[in-house]
Amino acid sequence: MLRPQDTSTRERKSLDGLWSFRLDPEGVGRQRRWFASPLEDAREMAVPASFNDVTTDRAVRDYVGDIWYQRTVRIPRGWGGQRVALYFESATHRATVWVGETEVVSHEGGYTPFEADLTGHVEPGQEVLVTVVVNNALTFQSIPPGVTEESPTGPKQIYWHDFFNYAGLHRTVWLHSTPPAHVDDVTVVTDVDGSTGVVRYAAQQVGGTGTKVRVVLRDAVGAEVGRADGAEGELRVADVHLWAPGDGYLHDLEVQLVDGADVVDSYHQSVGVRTVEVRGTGFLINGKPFYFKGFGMHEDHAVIGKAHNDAHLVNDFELLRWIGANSFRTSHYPYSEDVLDYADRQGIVVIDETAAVGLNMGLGGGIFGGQGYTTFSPETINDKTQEVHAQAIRELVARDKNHPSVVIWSIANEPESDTEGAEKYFQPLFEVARLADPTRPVGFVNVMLAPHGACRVSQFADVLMLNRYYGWYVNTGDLEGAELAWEEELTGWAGDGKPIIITEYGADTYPGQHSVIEEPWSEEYQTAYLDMNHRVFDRVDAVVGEQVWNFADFATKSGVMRVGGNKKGAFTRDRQPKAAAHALRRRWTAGTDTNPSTDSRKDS
Ligand code: GCB
Repeated sequence: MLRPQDTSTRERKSLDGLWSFRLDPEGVGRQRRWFASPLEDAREMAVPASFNDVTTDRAVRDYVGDIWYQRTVRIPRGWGGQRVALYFESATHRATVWVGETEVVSHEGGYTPFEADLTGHVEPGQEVLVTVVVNNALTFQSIPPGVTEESPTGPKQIYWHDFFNYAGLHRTVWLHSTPPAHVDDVTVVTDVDGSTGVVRYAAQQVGGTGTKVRVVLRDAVGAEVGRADGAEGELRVADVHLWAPGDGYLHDLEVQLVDGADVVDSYHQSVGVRTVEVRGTGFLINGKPFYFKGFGMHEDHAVIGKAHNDAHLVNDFELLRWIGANSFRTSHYPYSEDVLDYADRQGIVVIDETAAVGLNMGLGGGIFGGQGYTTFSPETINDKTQEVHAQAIRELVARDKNHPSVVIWSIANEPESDTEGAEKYFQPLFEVARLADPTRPVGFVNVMLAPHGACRVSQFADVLMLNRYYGWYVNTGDLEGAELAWEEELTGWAGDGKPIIITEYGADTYPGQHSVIEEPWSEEYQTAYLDMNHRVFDRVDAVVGEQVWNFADFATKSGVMRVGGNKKGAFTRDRQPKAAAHALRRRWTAGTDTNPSTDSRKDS
């Protein structure tokens, strides 16, 4: 499956806008066939948007269950003889779709795309009713997991991740056409041989008899630099302009299906020629040591929740550039495809993460509500969860494998990782990731509860990714004690001989809270806390990256540890800098022209 495009042979039509919307607290809509006619008692809802914060109604914000979306769609009259499909960039956390009275697709997982083939169900020029039932309940068999507990006031959704469970149609829905014989998938792997770029490609076609694949590679100004015939092959580009951090140089690979002299289908795949390699404790991009500077982020904004929005995208990347960041992690789920495209073009490096977050009943105890469950057991996170998780990894790799910005797959955030159950659960998942993509390092993000010596999962990882809160959740307010304890643990990890990226370190900070003696929650403490961490990182050679938690403040469920959400942002939720943002900018741009490609630190 490829993302819809407008090309010489393909067309797409966005279905963004206002849709009819109705909650279904009794869960009767499927049985009463709400898809068969215009939704009754509906209100209007924006797509793309998380539905939760758009209204003023608490019942909408906290709703758990089936959510119905519906609109009419006119099939373009010029699409006769074409394959017609509906493509959802995401539906959180699962969905079933009808066109008229015909069920056309179901999908599990809230952050990866899926598609329904409508050919044969619709006619060009016809207006059809498209109905989507989205379901946002989390269970032990969903990724991320959760559980619905009965309470005197009705069922309550419990989950163990620290961000609000925004749901709905967060991203664009496309109606699109392809020729009946069309390119169905493209995989590109690049290499560098001296000054020559190597582009290996493999293309799949469906529906063609006698059609052949041809590829044409063009540079950024459109000059042809290579072509080849055949479903698989290799192109070599002399004096290639590489894709590199801070230099998002992209080639365009046009994948054609040809029938004699006719171009039957044309699909454009961006290609960044670059290499990624783990060597000892080094992380190399294009053979050069790379030091990650940046953040764990969230897709999170006022009103729209987790919806994709281009203005916010550009603004967030402007701030990344301003502060001197060269990278981020898609904590804790796959972000919009537009984010990855933009990262490619901006030369920003990405650690790409699945939505496997909260697989840890030890974490938070009473704080996040984990008490009373065992993480890995036949009744909780089990074989079925592992299958769903494996599928989430496959879908992430299938969607993002061709993005040069993506340099590491993170298969989970802070799962339980110090037990036999964890080892058994995760070992096969590393294999799934490596089978799906043998070219990129694979890792997972380790939690403080499984320190060096106790973790049984990091043995499978190519890169060690650590989240640590010395000076916040432990040694609170005691940065001297934190510095000692942190360096001791980190030195232990450094002995494993793998590169270490600190994927989270941070302190909640209420903007405008000040304190001469650097008290927790003050802007001064956040800055001092980050400085302490940086002193530790600078003393440990195996550390190849620092990603602060978090880029910006973000929404969470209510809790006694959260003041209007998580406040560990360097920026506020509306993207104003705290004092720490200026401090980070000084560190990350020192001696540079703020170009993220120029690593001011740890060049070797
Ligand atoms: C973590 C989690 C992240 C939380 C963060 C915090 O370790 O990975 O999702 O938001 O801690 O602020 O507690």
